[in-house]
Amino acid sequence: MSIEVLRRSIFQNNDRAAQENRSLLDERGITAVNIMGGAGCGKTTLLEHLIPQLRSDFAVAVLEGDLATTKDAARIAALDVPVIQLLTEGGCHLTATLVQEALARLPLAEIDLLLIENVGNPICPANFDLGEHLRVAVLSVTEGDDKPAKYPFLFKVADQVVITKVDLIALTDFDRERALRAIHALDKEKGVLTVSKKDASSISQLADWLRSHVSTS
Ligand SMILES: Nc1nc2c(ncn2[C@@H]2O[C@H](COP(=O)(O)OP(=O)(O)OP(=O)(O)O)[C@@H](O)[C@H]2O)c(=O)[nH]1
Ligand SMILES: [Mg+2]
Repeated sequence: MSIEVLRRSIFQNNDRAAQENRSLLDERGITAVNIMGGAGCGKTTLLEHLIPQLRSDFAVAVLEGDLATTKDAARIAALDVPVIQLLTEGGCHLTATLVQEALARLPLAEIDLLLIENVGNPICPANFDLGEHLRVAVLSVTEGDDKPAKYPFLFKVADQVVITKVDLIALTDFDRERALRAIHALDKEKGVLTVSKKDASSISQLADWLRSHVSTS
């Protein structure tokens, strides 16, 4: 008896929408950044401190991914930046189709840099292309230095790793060298920045890295 096989990647529809998003963003000269990391690692806080440093150079817009509430979008709206809250209603990651719907609602002609905060989760978001150009993996010192080894995919796909809440490091057993070794075991070239919301100059390093990648044409 022969066995019939139907094969269809669960990523197929997502990847198609991601390609369409990337083409649209390229056409409009917009650089999109997918910011990923565990719940509470400091993604929105990073945006709150980063946007004031970038807005004189670029027109910034934000997509906020969450399961529920508009709390993060409200924090970004307080900066007077265009923002759309994307609610996944239980889904543990953003999808390219949801981002596509948001792109249709944004004033694309007025945007240079689109910052996308993914759902707080160190696992699933890393598997779903949204059509972004850059990926940032966020790790807070309060999560522990073992996380890059335990959640390697997030750190592998990232173009830049950002270690947050370094002002709290003395209260934890986070060992920066151990974290760096784990990250560099995945990719020895990976850039890693260490930041704190209490130190504007640390946030400037990430702003500079973004500036070097954003097209203003
Ligand atoms: N001390 C300190 N606290 C921080 C820092 N960054 C973020 N926090 C705090 O960490 C908590 C979570 O920060 P958020 O920015 O909401 O984290 P998030 O990753 O956006 O969370 P989700 O969107 O729910 O996944 C808040 O109480 C922040 O004030 C930091 O650099 N230092
Ligand atoms: Mg957030």
